[in-house]
Amino acid sequence: MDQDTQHGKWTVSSSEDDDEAIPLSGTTTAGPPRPAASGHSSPPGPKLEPVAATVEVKPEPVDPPAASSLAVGSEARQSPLTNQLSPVKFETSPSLAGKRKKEPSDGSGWALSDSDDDDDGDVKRKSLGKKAPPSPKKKKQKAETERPPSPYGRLYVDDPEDFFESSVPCLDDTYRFYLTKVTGLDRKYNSGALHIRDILSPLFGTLKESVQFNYCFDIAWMVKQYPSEFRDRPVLIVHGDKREAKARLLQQATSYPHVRFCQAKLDIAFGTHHTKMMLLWYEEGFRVIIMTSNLIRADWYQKTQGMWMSPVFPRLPEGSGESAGESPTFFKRDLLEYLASYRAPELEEWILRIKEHDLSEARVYLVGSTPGRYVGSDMERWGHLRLRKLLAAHTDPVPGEERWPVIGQFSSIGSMGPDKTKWLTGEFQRTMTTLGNSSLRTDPPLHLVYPAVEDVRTSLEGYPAGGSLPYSVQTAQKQLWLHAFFHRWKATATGRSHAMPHIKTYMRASPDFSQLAWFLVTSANLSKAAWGALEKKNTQVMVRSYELGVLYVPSAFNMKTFPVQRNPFPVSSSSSGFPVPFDLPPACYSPEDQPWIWNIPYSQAPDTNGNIWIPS
Ligand code: GNV
Repeated sequence: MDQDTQHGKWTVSSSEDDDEAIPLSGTTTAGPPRPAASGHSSPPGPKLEPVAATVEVKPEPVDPPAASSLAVGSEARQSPLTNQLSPVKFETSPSLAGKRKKEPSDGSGWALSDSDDDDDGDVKRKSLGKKAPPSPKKKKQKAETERPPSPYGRLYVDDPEDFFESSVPCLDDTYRFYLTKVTGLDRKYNSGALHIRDILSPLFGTLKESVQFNYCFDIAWMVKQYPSEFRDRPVLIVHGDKREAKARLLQQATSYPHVRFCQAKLDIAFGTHHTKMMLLWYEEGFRVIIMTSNLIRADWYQKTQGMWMSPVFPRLPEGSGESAGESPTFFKRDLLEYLASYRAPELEEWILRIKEHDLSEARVYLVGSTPGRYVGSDMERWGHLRLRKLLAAHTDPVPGEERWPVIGQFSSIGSMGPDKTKWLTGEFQRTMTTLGNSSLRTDPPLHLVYPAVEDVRTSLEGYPAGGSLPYSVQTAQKQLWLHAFFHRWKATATGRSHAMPHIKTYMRASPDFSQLAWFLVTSANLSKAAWGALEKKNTQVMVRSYELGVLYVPSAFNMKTFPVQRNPFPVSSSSSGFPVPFDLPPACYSPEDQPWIWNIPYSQAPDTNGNIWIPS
């Protein structure tokens, strides 16, 4: 790959114009983790023609801003030029790397699993505002002798003891929509948020067994998130890894015999298992969590992530009928249908178990994707046509609502074709603008929220946050038309402007952004692979990936619309306002803003930690 920043042009050579072929090697500086063979950054569709292509890219600012303009302090930040001038290779996303990298680490030790330097109190270099008191003894020696000191000061900082809940936390149980805690934020902003250790704590139920559906796993780290009293209870991992990636995943669990695996079938090219769900079976009942975080430390550290957490569903009385325990939103039927779609023997006992529980308290609709080519009435089972069907059946337009803007917010972007009509407006927007069975079709504004380079640069993680925003230059250059829809990531109300989003949300808001017609939190990014694409003159829909989310509609909450919550703090146990996780209205990119693209260098301005980004 050739760059010429001064001239504002990027050239992608023919040898690497395929999204699959992000160059590997390289001996200097940082880079995104190499995508796995099954990585979803590899969009589906035709391969690029073997011709050189160019894309206009604005030159980066020449003068690095003063360190004081950066959001978060760090030791490294005080000498950004040092790191700029002598960049050193490091691993951007350690555990995603564990998944993707086919090559062994370079021997520096920085590509080790997160679980090697986690919360038992290892090295602490980063000086966040709220630095944890150093925990004595333990593995400090080990970490410091086995590895060279990090030149980046980006090792994880331990959270203070009171980061985790010691009694049942005050949570808003109206919507049961929560964000994950962010290390380094003012305490206020983490109230009402949940760390994975909170979710798995005995305060939430006496765990008997669990299932973890996800894309990326650090098994040793995951095991440590379970409280010691539940740590050896059976865990089933549902994943999509094949071949070498699968072997590495299974290898991670050799010393954890209670951890078993279920490989989701992925028969369509470029499909991935993105679904992120926990099934928690307790003495007291059963709980479902549908979320956006991978089971790796980086995903629960300084990112904005979201979840729907069900209440504890009690066990049904012995001998209850087939249809017992259904919710007004048919959540039970739809969850069972989603699980059945895996056709996996390992999930059978969980299907039986769920049937024995009362899920009637669920007030959300399940919106899943499962790979396949669907025709006839099956077209509406998954992806955006499933959402379209739900919006037609369960929303009722209030006057003028057909002009309400649609907002989509995501952390990755697939290939959507040479112009907006090919999928985005022709197909996806049609779903997003569905309201009841009204035939009034309008084209309201479509606001797409995705971090700009500047958002990533000034984030808590700095450029390494971009390792979880895998929009590739090869995809971006084919759809410059898309960037006209882009809006910045801002989240002042939740304190998360500098916690880059890995959450994905979609909603319909009133023109003054004070009300919502509906809200969706999901694993699904803006891609045809996730949401499905029509084929064969619209008689078939093809879905490549597994995805899962929940849809909130006002009618299930006896409301006409959801008011948007204005001041989320202090958290109360019930509020009627919906806690939208970022600022409304979304702010348009300025002419200087560029969307974050993960596989091009950013060397003109240092990030929060004084580093630059040079993909290898
Ligand atoms: C970086 C992710 C997920 C997910 C899936 C990726 C990729 C990739 C790169 C982050 C990620 N894929 O959460 O499901 O290359 O596919 O977070």
